Amino acid sequence: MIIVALDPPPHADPREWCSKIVSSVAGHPSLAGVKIGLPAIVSQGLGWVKGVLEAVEGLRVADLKLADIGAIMRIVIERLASAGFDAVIMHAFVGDEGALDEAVDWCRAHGVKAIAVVSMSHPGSAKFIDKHTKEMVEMCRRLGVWGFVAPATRPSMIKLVRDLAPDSRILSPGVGAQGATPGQALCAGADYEIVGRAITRAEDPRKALEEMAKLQREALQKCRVDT
Ligand code: BMP
Repeated sequence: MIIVALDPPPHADPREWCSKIVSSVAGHPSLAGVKIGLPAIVSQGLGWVKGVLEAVEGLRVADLKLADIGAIMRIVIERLASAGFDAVIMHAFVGDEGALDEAVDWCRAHGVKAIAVVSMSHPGSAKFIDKHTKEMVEMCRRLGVWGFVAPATRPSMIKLVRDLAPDSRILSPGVGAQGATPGQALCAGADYEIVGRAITRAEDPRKALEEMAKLQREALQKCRVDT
């Protein structure tokens, strides 16, 4: 399953660009949802997002990678939920007391899926974040987060998260433009692969999504046979 990351490039009109991609991929059976983050929201605010989100079925993920005190995260999450998002990504490294505990409690009380970043797809993640992935997953499970972000570029990190959190969702970015091949993260235990440029910059995004989904299915068949 694929979550499409809607990150408009610098010279595009973000609203037009997002609408075009969404109308291309909407309704595809392998589309599990969309993710909208800072590139679109910083330039356009939140007012326009609802229309885009209403055009897709599945997860509507706000990716601001929140990392603040709980009181501020709650205000932001409330605004994101009002704009139509049903899942919110936040950094686990801020810790629980006075930060994640309040944010995750608010999410649980209001039906918003809290997703915690516990490892990232770029190599620099190894420097600090990855050294604490295990503790962060354990803390987030105690808080009751819905899911985790773990990198498709390093399947060993996905396996670690899957072992520690067998019932949580894992969302894995890094497929395509960052080098991971479709299906690699699913084979390691992820539930969704997040794909941006490999789909959104393709001439025909729906065709690119279809091709990715086919490669995912093939990889899954192969890894299931191998195990
Ligand atoms: P792309 O497939 O174009 O590389 O986009 C990846 C998307 O996933 C981007 O929206 C990025 O912000 C996000 N992402 C990531 O690449 N690595 C992470 O560790 C966490 C992310 O959210």
